[in-house]
Amino acid sequence: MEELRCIGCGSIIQTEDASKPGYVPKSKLSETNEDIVCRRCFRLKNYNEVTPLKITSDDYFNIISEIGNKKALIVMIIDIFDIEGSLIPQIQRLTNYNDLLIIANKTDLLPKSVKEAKLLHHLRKIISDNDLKPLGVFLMSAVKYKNIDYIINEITNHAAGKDIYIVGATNVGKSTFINTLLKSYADSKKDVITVSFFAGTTLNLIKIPFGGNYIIDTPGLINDNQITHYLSPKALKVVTPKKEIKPKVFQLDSGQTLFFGGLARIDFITGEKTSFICYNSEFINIHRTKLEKADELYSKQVKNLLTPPFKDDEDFPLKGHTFNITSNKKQDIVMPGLGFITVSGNIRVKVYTRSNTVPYVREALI
Ligand SMILES: Nc1nc2c(ncn2[C@@H]2O[C@H](COP(=O)(O)OP(=O)(O)OP(=O)(O)O)[C@@H](O)[C@H]2O)c(=O)[nH]1
Ligand SMILES: [Mg+2]
Repeated sequence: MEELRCIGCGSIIQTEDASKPGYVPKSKLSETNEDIVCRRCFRLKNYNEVTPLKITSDDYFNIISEIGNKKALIVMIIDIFDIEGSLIPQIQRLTNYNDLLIIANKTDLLPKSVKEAKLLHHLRKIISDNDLKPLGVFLMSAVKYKNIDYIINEITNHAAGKDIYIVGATNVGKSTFINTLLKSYADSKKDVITVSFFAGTTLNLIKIPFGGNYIIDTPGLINDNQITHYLSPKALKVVTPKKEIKPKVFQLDSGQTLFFGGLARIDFITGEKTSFICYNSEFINIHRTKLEKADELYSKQVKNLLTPPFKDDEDFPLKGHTFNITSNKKQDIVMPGLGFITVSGNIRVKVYTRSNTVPYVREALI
């Protein structure tokens, strides 16, 4: 008998173990039901209720190893809001140097004033710094259908009769993109694949007929540099922006500190009074204090005044990096996965983030 798969997450359907992927109670399993969904997907779709079930990196590599054995087009999706965290530098090696396209998704989150050309320039630089050689780099918003027609055209041309694998880190919008594509081009009326804010929604390959071949959704690679890896679903909801980010501006003197909940911190060490223009999720609580009081405030108030992280979350140890910013052009301090802060002038700052998500400074996007 051919194995049944959950249309929502790709798991092989089973009726034995409710704690494993693909579980469906025996009573619900009717033989005629082709588009069966597992209990986890059913609950996610209908009650927005998360059953935490993740695949390991060994599972991930086993699952995607089939890509290396055939000629295919690889489409890697990254999150424009967390470029470094969501880029997988080893993707070409993992997929045996099949043709690669890279799409940066979620452009709807960036302020409209961001220039596409500047963004693409910045992206291409990061991509080449990571030794990746894609045949094309594109910007998109899968939820807002931005650039979708153009991208689907490019994908179809490059695929030239091969299967198309949509790959990337968790939560970048791979499944959302396929749903959007099917709604635009295959007369699908509703979302077929389960998507959620939770990292690790798709659990196995999902093969969908497309243009005579298959388009294949894949689980996300859990990347140590991705902040989503360290956050509970509740904290993740707060940190993820939902719509175009409206900046919050703070005029700071040296000797002041900004806390971004308890997830990041910027100490303004030396320099003239200047503005810190903060591009973050509107739900992150930004708190200003005196640098000399910052350590004490953090130790007393993390998980209280400074949230997220919340009381039930794991500890979120911060590590500081010092930057001397001396350019006469505006610069962004990037806190991967949390957003960026635009500054100017000759200043010295110390930026604290979760140890694997290392902050850096770039020429301002805006
Ligand atoms: N703002 C914005 N959010 C998006 C976009 N595309 C996807 N998302 C959101 O990103 C989250 C993850 O989307 P998914 O499609 O489940 O991501 P995925 O890459 O399939 O994730 P995994 O299956 O966990 O690897 C959801 O909350 C989506 O609504 C987009 O274009 N803009
Ligand atoms: Mg998915």
